[in-house]
This record gives sequence, structure tokens and C-alpha cells, in this order.
Amino acid sequence: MSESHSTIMYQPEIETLSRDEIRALQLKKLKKQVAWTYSRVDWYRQKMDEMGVSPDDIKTLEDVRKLPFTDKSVLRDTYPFGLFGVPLDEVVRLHASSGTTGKPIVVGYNNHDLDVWRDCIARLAQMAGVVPSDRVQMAFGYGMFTGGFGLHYGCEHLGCMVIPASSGNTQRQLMMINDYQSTVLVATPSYAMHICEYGEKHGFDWSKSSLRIGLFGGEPCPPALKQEIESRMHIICTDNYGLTEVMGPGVSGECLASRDMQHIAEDHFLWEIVDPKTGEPLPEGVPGELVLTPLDKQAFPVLRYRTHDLTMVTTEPCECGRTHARMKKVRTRTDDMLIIRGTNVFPSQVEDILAQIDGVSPHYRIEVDNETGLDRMVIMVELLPEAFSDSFNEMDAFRKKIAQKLKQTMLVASEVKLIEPGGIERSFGKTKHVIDKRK
Ligand code: DLL
Repeated sequence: MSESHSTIMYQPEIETLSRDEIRALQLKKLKKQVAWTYSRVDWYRQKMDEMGVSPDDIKTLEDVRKLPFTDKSVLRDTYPFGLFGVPLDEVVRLHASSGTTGKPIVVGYNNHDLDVWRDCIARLAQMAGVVPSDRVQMAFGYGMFTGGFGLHYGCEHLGCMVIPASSGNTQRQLMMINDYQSTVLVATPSYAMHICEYGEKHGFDWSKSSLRIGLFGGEPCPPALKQEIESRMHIICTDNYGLTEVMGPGVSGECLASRDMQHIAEDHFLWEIVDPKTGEPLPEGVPGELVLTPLDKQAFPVLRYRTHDLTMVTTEPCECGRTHARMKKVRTRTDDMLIIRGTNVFPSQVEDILAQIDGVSPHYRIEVDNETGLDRMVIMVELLPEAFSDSFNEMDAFRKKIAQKLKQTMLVASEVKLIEPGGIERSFGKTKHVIDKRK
């Protein structure tokens, strides 16, 4: 294990199990979890009966494939408590995720679930180098979003001083960092970037600040954005993944050895990668859709949840010494592909192309409409101050250059609008990069 990558492990006895031990533990838990779910949740019992599969059919980990998938639509159809696996009297917390249409999806936790959740968070915090003496400023929103309370209780459990700032009021965030000498900032990467820029604009010297670590998550964190925050705020940042339906944050976390991958908490989650179109399993190392089965959930025990997140997973050893499989960071979802005049466009492609152009900031927005009958894609690109000029000719030439680069890769023309530094609205939580106004 390399010195610089070794952080204290929160549960070394679990985080360094051999691959065989992990599989054995997962199988034991999977059998129990399927029996629990079958006996307590009508929807799963009916579905499994229809498919002719019973909990006794789970004899190997691969037998998970005999079970039904769960999609967001099932959660909507059973709204609000139809998939709960314990009497509501036993539920001690609700969270929800809003989504884009209709009712939110609601999930519940009993005390057992909250204990598991706290451990998963404490683990990812220690992976990033957080220790009990740290002061953790929570700039995730509190409320139905799992980010705020999830990270709060996990870091508190580790013994940190947790400062529940919540998101927004950026001036006050700076005051808190300064006065309380916060050492860890928890935020979405886009809000962290905003805090960074706001501080710079108001004379905050990040090189002298007490902050040393950023714990990010909740949205994709492109490598260029992470590097920018790390160098401008003088901190080390890790990007952590999760989703409400299976728990919230804590599903996987970045260690300091493999910076574009995240260790999945495999003692609590069984992962599969499937072909997003057919649902057929794909071999290790091949990119596809992540499907998760929580192995320790009592109040909300979903089976084979289709995350719609695209990634690949490897069980190759990691330099940090942890043996849990690693997933590549999620940049794209199966449902965020835009079809523009018949051509597939992923927002992450736009992001990657813009990141390679000098003078362009990490802030952009894609607007799509079809008011004229044809799809029109407008890409708003915010410039860095040094690239901004009063000369119309210079700006127009730069705009054309960006449009050409985008077209070369995406194979579809877009209109580029250059925006002055600071001109694209900043988010306190997850940033919405795409506005699709098509009817
Ligand atoms: O965002 C849970 C979370 C909160 C994770 C805070 C980490 C930190 P939801 O609101 O249900 O839950 O959104 C889940 O957000 O399916 C991904 O598409 C995306 N997502 C979450 N974390 C990451 C990440 C929380 N680190 C959905 N990288 C997921 C990329 C992420 N995408």
C-alpha cells in the first residue's frame, strides 16, 4: 500500500475481506434479504409467484438474476408506502426524491437501516482522510434529500464536529469556515465551485483557510471540475455516489488511490451491470447500467433496482488496500441522452469537449427547443475572465471555434452562445445542465 494513499479504514476487518469472503458474505445476506422481502412486501411476493421463483431458489449469487427488476415506476405505482417491509410504527425516518414528473418516490428507514447507513458514510469519510477531530461543514441541503441527513449522522458517528450549515447563503458559509475553522466541506461539486468563486471574489484567501477536504456527491463531478476546485481551494476532494431508492449517499466512495473509481460497500450492496436495453448481464469490466440490490435493508428492501446510471465495475485490487469492487464514476445516465435531429448527444460529451478548450469555464447549459419544427440545440458557454474581450470579432471567432469543435465530435450542429464570466446561474445543490423545451 503506498504511503500517500493510505487513510485509516473505518471497518478494516470488512473493507479488506478476501474476494471469496466477500462473495460468501453477500450470498448469506442475499438469501436472508430475499426471504425478508418476499415475506413482507406484497408486490415482490406477487411478482415472484408470477415468475415461479421463491426465496429457496437463491443458491448462488448469480441466482439474483432469477429475481424481478425494480424500476422507478414500481415505486411510483406503490406510492407512498406500498413497498415498505416493516410496520410504519417501526419507521423512524422518511426521505424522498423528486424526479422530473409526478409524485416523488418515498423511502423509509428503521433504526437498523440508519445504523447501516451511518457506517457506510463513516467509511467513505475516512476513505477521504476525515478523522474524528475534523470539523465538518454540511453544505448539502437538509430535508427530504438524503445528502444532508445522511452525511450529517455518518460524520457525527465518526466523532467529527458537524456544522449543519445546509446549502445556500454563501456569504455565511465563508463566515462559518473562517469562524468555526471548518476542515471538511460537504457539498455538491457545483455548489463547492460556487463557494470557491464567491470566496475569491470577496477576498477570501483559500490557501490560508482551515479547509483540507471536500466530500462531494449527488451529481456527476467531471475530472476537470474536481481538479479546478482542488487547486483553487487547496483541498483534496472525493466524489461519492448513491441514490435515494437504495439508501442515499454511502453506496460507493472514492479512495485516494484510484481517483476516478469508487469502492462499492459490497457487504451492503450486490451490484450487477446489465445491458440497458435488454437487461441481460454483462461481464466484469464492460460498461453498462448499474443494478443494485441492498443486502441489509429492512424498511425499504428493494431488489435489483435499475439505477439508469452507466458505469463499469472492476474487482482488481486497489492500491489503497481495500478489496471491495470499484465502479467507474458515473458521468451519464441512460435517460439523459438527447436525440437532436436523429443524432444521440450526451451532455457529458459536451462537458468533455468544453473542458479541453482554453478560456472556457466549467459552467455551461444546453437548451433544446423545436419551435420552428426542427430540433435546435443552443449551448451556453461561460468564459473565464481572461478569455472575455470587448472585441466583437475576437468573440465571434472564438464562438465559431467552439461550435466547430462541438460539431466535429457530436456530429450535429449546435448554436453556441458565449456568456460573460459569472453569467450562468449557479446552483446550491444539483446543477441542471439541460433544459429541454421540446413539446
Ligand atoms: O443524490 C444521493 C447522494 C447524496 C449521493 C449526496 C451522494 C451524495 P438522489 O437524489 O436520489 O440521491 O439522486 C441519485 O444522482 O442515480 C446518479 O444519477 C446521481 N448521482 C449521485 N451521486 C453521484 C455521483 C443522491 N457522485 C442520482 N456521481 C444517481 C454521479 C451521481 N452521479
